[in-house]
Amino acid sequence: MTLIHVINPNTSQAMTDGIARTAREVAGPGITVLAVTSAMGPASIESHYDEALAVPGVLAAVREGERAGAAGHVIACFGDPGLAAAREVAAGPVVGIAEAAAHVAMLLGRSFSVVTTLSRTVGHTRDLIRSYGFAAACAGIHACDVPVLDLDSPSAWASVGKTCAAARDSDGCDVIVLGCAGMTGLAAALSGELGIPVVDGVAAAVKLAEALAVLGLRTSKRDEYATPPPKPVLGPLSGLALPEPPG
Ligand code: 5HY
Repeated sequence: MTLIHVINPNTSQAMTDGIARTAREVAGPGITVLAVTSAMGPASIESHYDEALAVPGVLAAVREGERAGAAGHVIACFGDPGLAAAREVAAGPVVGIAEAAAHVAMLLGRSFSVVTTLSRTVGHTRDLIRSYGFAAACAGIHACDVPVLDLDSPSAWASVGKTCAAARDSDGCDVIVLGCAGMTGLAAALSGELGIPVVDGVAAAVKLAEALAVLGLRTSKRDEYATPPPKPVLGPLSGLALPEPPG
């Protein structure tokens, strides 16, 4: 049994249920999905402030997943909150849905456009795509102006679909990337409507984490992602202080 640990960094159980559904649908034979909701942080992540508040919950969840024997972790929020820090404290691979979706999109076409939720998340998404080295291939980033927790309705799906079609036509992109875990499950139908591939970051990240785990590949601990040295942590996050290494 290979355990893939899927973390919803916001505290919305309904969103975790949708994320878990997709993760279990795409997981291969012999793969067990453990989907969890962050125990602390914002109900949804739609700003830099939300993102900052979500990181401790992600790190606490990753450490719990490590104790549970996870072979790989997925951070199921399109901002990939805490991704680099999570890679420092996890032995297995940690995959963010934004980074995974961009990598998969680049296997399917020369260019992709991202459809995200609120316009205020466009800047961070652009910075993220650039930090992953895909700025040249990203033809555009568009907001559907639907808050994260309002995405689960037919009218929201219609807004996402309309924004995807507009992005395809205005950007001339080969691929659409869905810019929120709350859009998981929409990709297949949208791809049929739009006539171009639509990438679901949750599905992409679970399959990439699974592939790395099955290949026995783990995060390099040579330097940058080595476990940080333990030090005192004061205040409400003191429980996240790293233990002395054994021996
Ligand atoms: C997400 N927020 O995937 C991001 C999407 C966004 O709570 N889950 C969230 O709008 O950045």
